[in-house]
Amino acid sequence: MANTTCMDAFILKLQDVNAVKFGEYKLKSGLITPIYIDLRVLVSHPALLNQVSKLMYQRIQDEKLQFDSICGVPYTALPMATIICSTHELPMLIRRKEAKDYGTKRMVEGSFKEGDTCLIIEDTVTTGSSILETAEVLHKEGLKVTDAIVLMDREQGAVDTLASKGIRLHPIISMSKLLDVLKAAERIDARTAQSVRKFISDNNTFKCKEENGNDDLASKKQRVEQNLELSYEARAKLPNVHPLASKLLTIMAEKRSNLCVSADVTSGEELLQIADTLGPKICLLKTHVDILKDYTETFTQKLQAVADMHNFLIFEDRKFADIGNTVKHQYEGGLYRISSWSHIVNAHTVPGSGVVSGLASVGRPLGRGCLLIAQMSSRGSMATGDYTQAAVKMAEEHSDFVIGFICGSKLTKRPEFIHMSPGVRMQAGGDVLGQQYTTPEEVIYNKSSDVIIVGRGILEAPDRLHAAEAYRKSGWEAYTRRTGTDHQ
Ligand code: S5P
Repeated sequence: MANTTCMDAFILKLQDVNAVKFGEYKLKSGLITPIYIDLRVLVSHPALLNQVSKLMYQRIQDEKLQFDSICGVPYTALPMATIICSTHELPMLIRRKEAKDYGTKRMVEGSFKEGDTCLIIEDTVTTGSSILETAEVLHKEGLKVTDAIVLMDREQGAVDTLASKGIRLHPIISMSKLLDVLKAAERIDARTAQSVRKFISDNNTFKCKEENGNDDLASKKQRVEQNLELSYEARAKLPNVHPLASKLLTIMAEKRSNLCVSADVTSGEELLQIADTLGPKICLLKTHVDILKDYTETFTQKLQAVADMHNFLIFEDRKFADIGNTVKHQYEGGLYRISSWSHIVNAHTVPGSGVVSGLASVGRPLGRGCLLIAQMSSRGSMATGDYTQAAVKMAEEHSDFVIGFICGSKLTKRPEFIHMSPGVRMQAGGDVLGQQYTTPEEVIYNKSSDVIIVGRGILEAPDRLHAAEAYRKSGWEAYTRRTGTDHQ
């Protein structure tokens, strides 16, 4: 199989099933690439999947690799590892992407002992970060990783990056080989091949690291050139930005914080204490005023005073979801008189735009702002796809009151909108009631959101101030890396 003609035929088959695409695609890093390798489709082509596994096993033998078990990087490489292990009766390990929220909470499933060596299998690599992530999880469990096999190497620095971390990468197909074969078979023209080659050599992440001490410089440069990544300060000064969004963005820049603490406690006194202690670390404090057992109007006056003192905004997470006329009363009146003290509220879009108009009739004259809930962090959320897109449209149509979104990732390129993401914890995972967590790095760097909303990650820590600083730092560093402002 590994002889030249068989390999060429295999590469052509990959293109036949659309696993190799030419056009404009966004990589995990945010970089726009002219070629995209999507090996997820292989699960629909069992013969090809078998071929992949054969090629990988052949490489294991050729290199005489020694290991105790094999682990596929989830998800695409999982079936590849499964076939190899099943065919050759080799032990396999499964790395969880999220810790189970019940039972053992293990991140690695299968039997192993401390010091065992695990071979990693991956479908495609750009920088090698997915292999490193998996290796890190395995390391934490006491396993050693010395080698990794990958079907497709985009030749953008993964071999060197992994080597610098002590992992030998064995690629089956290189990008150069892929381009040669497709060009020889007249599947692509010389210009396309040339432009992909240029992209690959311009975006070698390892070379950037060596030359600039900065592993993402190429991607950052491209983002800045494409004007996709403005700093918080720059966004605060945009002509069409809502004054409240401008204020929040300015606070974020000044305090070097994109942390919103979700103060989900049931005593007013404790909440005020949290606000006072964590105030210097946060740009925003989120409340659920209706869970307080001892609410009084004095409480909100005190909260406003603490917010002024520490220069953060208040966000009452009321999640309005009724017709315009009802939400108007809920926002303005009742026991809590939310509009009188909360700078920001949020709303579901399920009732249609009347919910925004109702809230705006109260909040706009007071200079308040609203976030639309476009996505939710909870498992099985129905706020996806068209629903999410409709929320974005609704925000754009009400930009005099809507300042952004509750969401898992950046939804619009319009920089005046602020994206805020809940379900954040240092360790990805979940709780027993359906909450799902991702990390500050994932949310801010990979998903290009703006604000991390953290509740129990901080509230349950033995030292809340220490934990808040760790989240602030992590969120801020992810932002500065993303925007290329970390070396300024
Ligand atoms: O989709 C959502 C939207 C929100 S506002 N998922 C969420 O978890 N939230 C809120 O963020 C939730 O009501 C809670 O106050 C906070 C997350 O808390 P944690 O303790 O799970 O971090």
